[in-house]
Amino acid sequence: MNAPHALPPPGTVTAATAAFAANVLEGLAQPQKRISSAWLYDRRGSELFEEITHLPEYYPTRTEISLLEAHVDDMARPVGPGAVVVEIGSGSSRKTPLLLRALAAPHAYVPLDLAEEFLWESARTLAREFSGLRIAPLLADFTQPFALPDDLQAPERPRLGFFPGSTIGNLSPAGAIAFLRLMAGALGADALMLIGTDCTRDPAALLPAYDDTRGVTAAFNLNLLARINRELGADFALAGFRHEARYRADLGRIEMHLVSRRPQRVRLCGRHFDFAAGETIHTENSYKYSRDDFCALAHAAGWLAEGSWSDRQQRFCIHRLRL
Ligand code: AVJ
Repeated sequence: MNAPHALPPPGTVTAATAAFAANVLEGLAQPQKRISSAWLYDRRGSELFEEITHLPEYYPTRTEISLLEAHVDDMARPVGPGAVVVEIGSGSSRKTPLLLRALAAPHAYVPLDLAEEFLWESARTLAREFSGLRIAPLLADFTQPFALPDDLQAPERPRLGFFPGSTIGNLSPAGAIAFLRLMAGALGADALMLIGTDCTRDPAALLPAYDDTRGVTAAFNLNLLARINRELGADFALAGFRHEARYRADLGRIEMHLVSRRPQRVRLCGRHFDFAAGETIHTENSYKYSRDDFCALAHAAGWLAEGSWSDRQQRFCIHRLRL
């Protein structure tokens, strides 16, 4: 009946929009209003994030790519031939090929992402360069237990998890430990992981990275309200909110907020939410881990941090973990 990519008629409630609505309604009902950063990445949000990664102020992506370019052979040295590579969040089109080229005859690449369109896109792009590689996308939420296809679990196949981009920083420390335990379960004995973490704790570097002069990060944050308006029929006035980045030295994290410029009421799914002037919606946490703190966190999840690579300014770190 429907063409596969046609939009559902207005007012249609799909399981995905129902989950989105439930999440937003719950978050806006809290004393400190909040919305999970996972919802920032619709198509427009992903485009804006890609733009952020090219900004002069946003050092993580460029630093991580330089680290991979310089050291990926060392990082991948203990991975034997015929490996299965599981990448969490499959949006890192500039990083994955660097890793795959450093491996001896990788057998399979398993990108894991909740956003279906990005899964197929990254699968197609890689299939072009790595023609013998089996690509087995997994449509899954990385905070929930998942399993590799049976034949990729053969114990003799080296398994390597790849989680670049400091995305692990979006989880709370407890959430990061839970995630690393899940990865241990999914990858199995003797697995290795390469994880990129932002380790900057200097507000003079952090604040511009999360509040750039061109306003791209502001647009990225505000796009969340546009998405809620479009997908859930809310009436957020985008001009009634502004972007703010806050560094919490006590918690070792950057926070993104949307600040209400004036008292206002927003309607959503038959409910309403009142905002005082200056009241915020907390939309993202981005934790920054020192090398030692991250090693301790990995250890608490049952992994051994056996190597780490950092830039001269120690802004970003890639860790190799072993089960
Ligand atoms: C993709 C989650 C790693 O936290 O630095 C960029 C997202 N937010 N600018 C980060 C983000 C604001 C980014 N991660």
